[in-house]
Amino acid sequence: MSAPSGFDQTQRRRWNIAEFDLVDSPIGAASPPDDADWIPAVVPGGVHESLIAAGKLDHPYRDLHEKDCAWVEERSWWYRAKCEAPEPSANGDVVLDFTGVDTVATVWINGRQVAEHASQFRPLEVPLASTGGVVEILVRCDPPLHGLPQPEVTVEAARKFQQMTGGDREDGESISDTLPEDLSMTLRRKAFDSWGWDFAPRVPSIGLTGEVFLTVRPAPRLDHASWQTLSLTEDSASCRLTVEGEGLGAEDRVCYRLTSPAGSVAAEGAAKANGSGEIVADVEVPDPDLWWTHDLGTPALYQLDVELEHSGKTADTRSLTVGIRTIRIDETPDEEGGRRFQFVLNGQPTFARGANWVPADMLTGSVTREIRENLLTLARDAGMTMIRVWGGGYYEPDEFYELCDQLGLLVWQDFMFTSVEYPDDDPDLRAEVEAEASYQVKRLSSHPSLAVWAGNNEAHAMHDMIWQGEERSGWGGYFYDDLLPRTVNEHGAGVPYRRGSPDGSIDSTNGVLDGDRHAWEVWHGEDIGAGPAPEELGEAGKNHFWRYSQDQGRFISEFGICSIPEMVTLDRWVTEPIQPWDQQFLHRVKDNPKDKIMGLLSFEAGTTSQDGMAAQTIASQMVQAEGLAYGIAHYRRRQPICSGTLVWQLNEPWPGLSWSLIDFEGLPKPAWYAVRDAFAPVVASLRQESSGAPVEVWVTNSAVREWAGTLTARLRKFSGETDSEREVEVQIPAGGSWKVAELAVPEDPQTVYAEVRDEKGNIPTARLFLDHLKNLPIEGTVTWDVRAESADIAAGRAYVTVRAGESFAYAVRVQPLSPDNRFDAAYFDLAPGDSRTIEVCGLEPGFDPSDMVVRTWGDDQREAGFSRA
Ligand code: BMA
Repeated sequence: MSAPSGFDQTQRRRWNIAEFDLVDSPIGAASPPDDADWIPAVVPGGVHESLIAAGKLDHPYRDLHEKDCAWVEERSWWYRAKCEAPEPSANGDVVLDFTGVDTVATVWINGRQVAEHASQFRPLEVPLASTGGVVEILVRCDPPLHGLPQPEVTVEAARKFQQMTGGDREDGESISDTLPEDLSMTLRRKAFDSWGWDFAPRVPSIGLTGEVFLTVRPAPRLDHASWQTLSLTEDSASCRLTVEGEGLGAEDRVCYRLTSPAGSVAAEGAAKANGSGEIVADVEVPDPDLWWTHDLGTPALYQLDVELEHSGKTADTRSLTVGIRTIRIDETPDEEGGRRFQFVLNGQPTFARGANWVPADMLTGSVTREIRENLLTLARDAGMTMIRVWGGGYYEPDEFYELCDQLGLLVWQDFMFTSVEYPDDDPDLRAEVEAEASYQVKRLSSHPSLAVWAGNNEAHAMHDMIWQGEERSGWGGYFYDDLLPRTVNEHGAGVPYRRGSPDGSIDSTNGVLDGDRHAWEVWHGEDIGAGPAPEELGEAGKNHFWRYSQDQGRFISEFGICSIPEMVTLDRWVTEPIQPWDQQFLHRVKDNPKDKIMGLLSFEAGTTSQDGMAAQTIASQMVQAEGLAYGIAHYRRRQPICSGTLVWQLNEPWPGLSWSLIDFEGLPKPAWYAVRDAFAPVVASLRQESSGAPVEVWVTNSAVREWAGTLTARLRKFSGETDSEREVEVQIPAGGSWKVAELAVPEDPQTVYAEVRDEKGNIPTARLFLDHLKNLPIEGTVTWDVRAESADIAAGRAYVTVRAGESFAYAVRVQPLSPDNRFDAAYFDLAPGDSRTIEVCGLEPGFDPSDMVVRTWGDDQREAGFSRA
């Protein structure tokens, strides 16, 4: 039996149709204009991509062009292509496979209308009536919201929400931070953030976003194969293969073979059709190589080949990459009067460390495998073990989940519903959601990375906040409580289901006692379940990251702080250099009120809106980095009562200001480095309960084995001398988090910082400042030299050795020359007399080493008018 590669690939004969032309017409025209000026279409891609390539549209992200592209929404778009259809065959039919149609489309073949489609969330398959000869394909994509009414239930709830919150949006465009004025999009199955979000412009993608194929489908055929690990014992795994097919007869059977990661046959066998169109085989796998997240083991992958035998011949084949693993969520009562929310992988309780994934580009057809691979690899390299695919975007294509399988990352998958009421009694919407759910659950659930399905993002949280327990119907509940769990139960290969995220029930939907919660007390500044701001923070500090330490939540599935991306990234998208709070800057802030960030920056770093771009950028970045490290350390110390933290957000869909750890060009922000340390499997951390209190030293072990080591904890003066020091031998069991020492603080705490270090360097060094950045003497600068042999210069690589002077240097980094530069270390501390070598790659080949500059917080502050500190 041959062994095709990839997940869920068939060996069917298929031809890619790549050459389409594109033209526009008034909305809904019956045919494309006669005198049409067709341009080559970018497929896969979209209308915007095609217009940009043809020089007919400025990129919507460039300068202020977002609004100039709005006319694209006001037209219908026609794609046409011609191809030779394969000859008809006795054993099969020919279909036209559109793997991504965004979103509303009508298809004609040889002048005859053959299909209508209205979903970005499932593909379109059009059977060809006759085969052989020339096929003329014509597709019209209409504006996705054209002709849709505004559902009453959505509008009513949104208005009520607006009254409750005062509707603070400054640009007058919408009724809240995230909702546009027109809410008809709840009736259309398309990424919600297309219409603008608090991190996204309004650039609704449209067109053929995926590849188009002519495919010969065999008869009978395999439609779907799923794989589930039912249970594990010490030395074997019980698994189940379920195959669905079309035209299966009672005599048809499937033969399967499971090949181990080492290439040997792990199991093989055959099973017969049972007359229901489904074939089930229970498969015992002796001595299985389990699929683990990368931190707990190896993400072992097996190949599963399935062959359909009909009349003694192979009629169809399918090949999947599968893993052997069990996954469940432990919700047993805990000692704080709540319930755990802990993912248990292969029987092993875990602490999930990760981030939220949003669409990697508003132009969905532009996201390549390389972009996804770069982002997910950076997630893995930051120690992340779970990625949440947020419900305001779209279901990612197969390659995303394949990458997560390979990288050992669990996936939390939201269904695509977010933040508003959806009219679940609308029959067209119901039918669409039903088709989408069944398609997506079947497509994704066999991936070993898939850990949980969640019904929506924040729809319950909003509903509960708006209606406060009032009985309502037709708002989306049917989807989350009935249709979606039923679909996951039927086709979900044992993957757990949650009705939404957040989803608590003991204290509130976004409460701390059970389920997952979104910790937006920090940044948005309100009490949304974790309690009011402590008095000492005052009004000015109400969105400060110290509030994380109050959060007693079980699983934090969102928490984040916004920052400004590097100038080298913004420079790719602006013609005139961007200045703080100029029109260009404001355009790139989509969260409201737009100056929310300034409160936090001035409170923590002393930054003012008058400071230069460089100073505001680094201040926002370091506050994000410090804040997330602070939050993660707190949540991890609460292990195992708290069992997960997912940062909002890993990536971003355009070059703007957002909560992302990695900017649009793929360049990690300082927070990515901070999170990388904070997410190590074993971490030491420092805590001070209140000002003047002793500094506590903690060790948290989220690995599978006990951790033992010798730690040095000290208070060190910024001028370099040690104030006090303790050496501690520690032995921490797997899953444990213990306080191991305390250090008394001196009278003048601003003169010292706390540090805990494993002298063997097995775990990251942790540092705690005892006051706000603005009150600390962290003005140190550094000297450096660059080593780059001619081979390095040709390869775009350099080694930069940095030395601190006589004062503590903070946020030490090589200044990126382009967003393509990569650094093995950046934005670190350097104590007086210390030095460190940074490896830089991704430089322009032939670069000039003297262009490389190392900067510190001291440099930034001096430039911004240091005296104010
Ligand atoms: C969360 C998300 C998004 C939003 C983010 C930042 O609530 O689910 O809706 O973009 O906060 O405000």
